Amino acid sequence: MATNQAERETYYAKVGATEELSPLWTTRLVPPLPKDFVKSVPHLWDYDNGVRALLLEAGPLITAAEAQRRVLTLENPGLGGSHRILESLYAGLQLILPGEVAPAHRHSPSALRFIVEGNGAFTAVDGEKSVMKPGDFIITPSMTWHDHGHEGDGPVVWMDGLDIPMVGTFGMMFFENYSGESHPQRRPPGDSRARYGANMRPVNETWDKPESPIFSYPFERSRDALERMRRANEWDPAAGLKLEYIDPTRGRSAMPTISTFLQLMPKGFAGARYRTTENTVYSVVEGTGRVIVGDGGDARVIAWKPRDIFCIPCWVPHRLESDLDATLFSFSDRTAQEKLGLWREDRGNA
Ligand code: GTQ
Repeated sequence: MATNQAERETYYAKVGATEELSPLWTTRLVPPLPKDFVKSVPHLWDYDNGVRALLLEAGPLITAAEAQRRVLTLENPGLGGSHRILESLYAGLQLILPGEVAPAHRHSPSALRFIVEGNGAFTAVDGEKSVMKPGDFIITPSMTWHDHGHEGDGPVVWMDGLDIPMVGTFGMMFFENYSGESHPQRRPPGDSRARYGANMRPVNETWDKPESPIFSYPFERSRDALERMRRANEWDPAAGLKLEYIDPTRGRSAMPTISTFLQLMPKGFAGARYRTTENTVYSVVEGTGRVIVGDGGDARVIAWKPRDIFCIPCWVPHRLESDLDATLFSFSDRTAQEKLGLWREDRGNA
């Protein structure tokens, strides 16, 4: 205790009363490690035991049109219902039923969709439809008009991933409804993939947007690539075989703020301990396994199975293990961190 503690307290009260100043030396504004700052925790959403039933229960209660988007947001238990799955990322599970339309709108946050179950739904981006099949990955870039529809049978569910917390940090939230229900078709389905998805591009056409010109990355192509790669046997000690979805014109992430990946871990894979500053959300496609988070006495095992979603916050040490061949989709803020010169990883043992 300082000898002049009483005077200090009086001073702090006086500064505090201004409501526009505060003494920096009484805070720990920049703590030594992410764990002293990060509030989100590793967590798993069990799709088949709970989450799916609750989402489907919303079906008869409210239409997609009335809700605009019939979504249950995935709330990190450490972030107090702030619509964040991790400090920098939003995720939700969206339900659409046959015949429904989720009307067209656009906004400054960028969105990705990863299809969890069902067939026959589509997302249209600026008037180009992409059909959705389980495991497909679709982007709706910042300020592009997008609507969702369903022309098949049975419920369709996908995971939404958005950069809402990042965009919110800058304050630059913009949102507009389209004048009609859906944006008129401007290009036939599959047009963007025909133009840019064959390792070729249209001559005399310049692509200068920050995102990929391809809106839809079908599961079978990405999964097949991993299957062929596995024969070379060059596994990453922590991740197995991991491919990033890219903008084919420049070789960088498909979206400017969010990185997206598909990875394969062979049967019995026991990944090396790993930590990274990127905040990551995983969606399990195939296989079962576990992620062991934390070290020593603090270690916790989170078991996963198909359609579960789990998240790993910044700098949390973890190890991935698979029982059967396992395929995981994931998205993270890595590309945003890299652009800001911040991204780090640690492959050393504790
Ligand atoms: O589908 O456009 O989960 O605008 C959150 C905000 C989905 C969407 C979300 C959105 C959307």
